[in-house]
Amino acid sequence: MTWYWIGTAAMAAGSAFFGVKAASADARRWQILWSLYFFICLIAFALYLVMATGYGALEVGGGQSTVWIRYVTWFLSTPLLLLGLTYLGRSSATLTGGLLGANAFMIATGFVATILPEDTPAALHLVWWAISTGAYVAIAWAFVGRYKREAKTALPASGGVFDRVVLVHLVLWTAYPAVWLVSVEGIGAIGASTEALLYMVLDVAAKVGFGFLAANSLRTIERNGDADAFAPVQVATA
Ligand code: RET
Repeated sequence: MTWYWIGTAAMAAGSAFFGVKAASADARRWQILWSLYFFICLIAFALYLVMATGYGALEVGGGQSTVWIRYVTWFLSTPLLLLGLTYLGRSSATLTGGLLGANAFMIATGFVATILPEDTPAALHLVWWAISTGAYVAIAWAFVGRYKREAKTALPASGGVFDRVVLVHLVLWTAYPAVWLVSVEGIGAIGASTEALLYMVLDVAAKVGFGFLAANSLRTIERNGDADAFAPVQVATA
């Protein structure tokens, strides 16, 4: 429970900070970026409060429980995290849509892997884990390839920004299926409390930490003279 309270406090602090920034930003690109991270942290704040007060978990038998509510909030917050990245990288609608679709499939099938009853053969849990991980690999593939290509075309002076952002993003996100695999839901190498700690650290890094990285990246983009890529599209008038 301690980890959950720490998570609650970190997400409250993060959402307060990003919220104030969003409200006081003048440029539209900053309003969009700060608002996204505000809502990402706000959703996580609600998740952690539910878990800290003892809800959101389901007994699966054998004295174990599964925290199903994580999947509900991931389903809501991961698309916003992806939108933060596609906004920064000026991604095409095709790429953005593909990423959001694969992400929804990843979380939904990960949820199936988790929620199967205790007496389900272990192999079946792992099959669903593998299906979900397949969607994740597609996401990672798109980031390394098409995402970087599109971003570097739209913001030619800021290539290094996207190498860094994609690297940090993939390191953090790859840790989630890894934690799942070693946790009680997977092979059971770590206990429920360690699992809660690891997810908490990852969640704070992937939401609050990544919010700062995104802001830092936008600042670098501006310094590089690439901010024009964010100018509102001019509508031609007759
Ligand atoms: C699961 C289990 C099944 C396999 C895979 C997973 C991936 C989860 C991911 C979650 C990311 C969450 C974030 C939350 C907020 O910060 C569902 C654990 C691939 C990538 C970034």
